[in-house]
Order: sequence, then structure tokens, then C-alpha cells
Amino acid sequence: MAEKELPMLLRDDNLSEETKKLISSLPTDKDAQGKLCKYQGCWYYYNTLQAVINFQENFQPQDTDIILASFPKAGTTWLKALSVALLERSKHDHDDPLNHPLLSDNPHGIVPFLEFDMYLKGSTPDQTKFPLSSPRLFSTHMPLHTIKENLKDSPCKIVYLCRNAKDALISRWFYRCKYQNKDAARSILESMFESFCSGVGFYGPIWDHALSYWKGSLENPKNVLFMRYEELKTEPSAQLKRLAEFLGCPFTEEEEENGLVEKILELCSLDNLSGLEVNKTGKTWTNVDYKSYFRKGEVGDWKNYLTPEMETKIDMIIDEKLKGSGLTF
Ligand code: PAP
Repeated sequence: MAEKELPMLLRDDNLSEETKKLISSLPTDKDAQGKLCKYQGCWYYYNTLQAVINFQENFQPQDTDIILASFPKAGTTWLKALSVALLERSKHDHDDPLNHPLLSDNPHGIVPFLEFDMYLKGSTPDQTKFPLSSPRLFSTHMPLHTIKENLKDSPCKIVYLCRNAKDALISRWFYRCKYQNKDAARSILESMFESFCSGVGFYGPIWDHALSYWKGSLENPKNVLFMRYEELKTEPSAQLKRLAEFLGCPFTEEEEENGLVEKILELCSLDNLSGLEVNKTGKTWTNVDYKSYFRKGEVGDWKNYLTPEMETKIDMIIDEKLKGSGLTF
């Protein structure tokens, strides 16, 4: 089957002279998808680095901004849906939610990524694609230390969703193969596994990524909430309430009695979202099928694909990297 053209974020054709100069001073590498460089401890494809720089040079926070952060494939789509549903709930009757934005658009079409949707093409975001409501909701895969300077002195809120590294890897393998119209071949997984363990990969290393937000949440719990995909699966109501409180829109007793917590969880469930027409047929403006953001949504699916040797290797690396931090995943 024919491969699609590489998406813009993986390419290297949108670089300013300053960024080219910067890249020449950075550690560089490449993987099967493109050239990577390590900036502020995190690996980016070159055009994505340009977007990160555009963000750093231009983004001005507003006090009420909310930023949903995650490592790729940690459950960003779910977190976006839940946050939109929480913030929109005053505007929509959940017994008759026909005009709810989540029913007519994918969460990625509602909550823009700072680096892909806002700053990939240039320094001034085209806001017509993403009319932002108040509070403004953004998402990012950048680590905390890379966005922190822009948010300095801002009371805006950041939610980080952490996911088991092995599940994030398997999810990314399927996503990448689907995107490239390839079968999920073992050889691709094996090469992605090696890069993942060496830390050289898009937004890697995963341990430094998670640690940046873990430390941020300990230092500044009012502004940084650390959540886990696995906890959202095992105790969804408690975690949704935790998110609502952090975002400053806790459930009222009446809402709880009316079953609103459960209604939001049902609205945002993988089964419900993936079954919507928009998510079966729609695409992002960068031409990614919305359906590729939904797969199994299970905890521990890695067990079906990684060998015991792979498991031991990745666990040992992550244990070693997180040692003493209080974080495990
Ligand atoms: P992104 O990084 O490209 O934005 P992201 O949404 O973080 O992708 O990750 C996709 C994963 O979240 C998929 O996991 P899987 O491959 O292990 O199945 C996807 O199935 C899962 N996911 C998407 N929506 C939901 C949801 N509503 N509930 C639970 N999991 C979900």
C-alpha cells in the first residue's frame, strides 16, 4: 500500500535560519520517520522544534488558560474530551445533549495542540481553525520545563496525564503503522522499542517527560495536576471529580444526584466517542483520521506484544531513571 506523505510536523522544511543554526548546535539523530534533535532535554522532529520555538517566542498566557499535557499516546484524546465536557456542562443539558460540541467534533478539533495546531506554521496562530472560548483550553506534548518560562507568574492550570510507558509504546506502534498504512509489523515494534529505551524518540525520553510534570505537581500543586490513565480507568468517578475540582468547576451535590458524573463519563467513553459519525469519518486539518485516536483503550495491552525480555529491559531502565523521585509508572 502507498505511504502517505510525511506530516508537516515530522518534516524539516519549515525552519527559520535561526532554528537551522540552533539545530547545528544540538545533539541530533534520526529514526525511520525523520531527523530528530534534542532541545531542552527532549527529542523533536525538526519542524516540531520550530513550532516549539515559535511557541516560546510568542505565546502569551491568560490567567484562566488551561493546558492539557501528556506524552504522546497517554490518553490525550480522553483528557481533552473530559475537560471539554466538564467546562461545557453549564451550557448543555446532559439529558438532551444533541448540540454538545463533542458530538459534532473530535476532542482534537476542539482543543488545539500548542505546537501542532497553533505554532507549527508560524508565529501567529490562525485562530479561525480553533475559535477559542473562555477559559482557553490548549494541549501540548512539550515537557513542563519547556513551557514553564512562558507561564511564569501566570496562575493558569496544567493537567498532566501519565500512562504506563509500555502501553504508550504499543499504542504508538499501532498508531504509526495505521498512519503509514502498514501492517503492525514486529520489526517496526522492535526498532521503536530500542529507540524508546534509549530515550531517542519523539518527545522522549518518557521518564524525563513524566518527571518534569511530577516535580512540577509537587512544587506547585495548585497549578499542576498529575493524573494517571490507569486511575482514570479504575476509578473514573473519583478522578473526574478530582479533575473538576482542580479546574475550578467542582460538581455540585445536585449534579452528582442527577448522575452528571456518570453522564460525562459515558459521553467521553471510548465506545461512545469512537462510534460517533465525526470520529468514524473525520480528519484533523493535518489529515490524520480521527478514528486513529481510538483503539482498545486498555491497561496492560503491552502484555500481548512485548516479550518478557523486553518487559524486563524497559522496567529496569525506567526504575533506574525514576529512582528517588517518588514517581513510578
Ligand atoms: P495522541 O497522543 O496522538 O493525542 P492519545 O489520545 O494520547 O493520542 O492516545 C491514544 C490512546 O488513548 C489509544 O490507546 P490504545 O492504543 O492503547 O488503545 C486510545 O485507544 C486511547 N483512548 C482514546 N480515547 C479514549 C477514551 N475515550 N477512553 C479511554 N482511552 C481512550
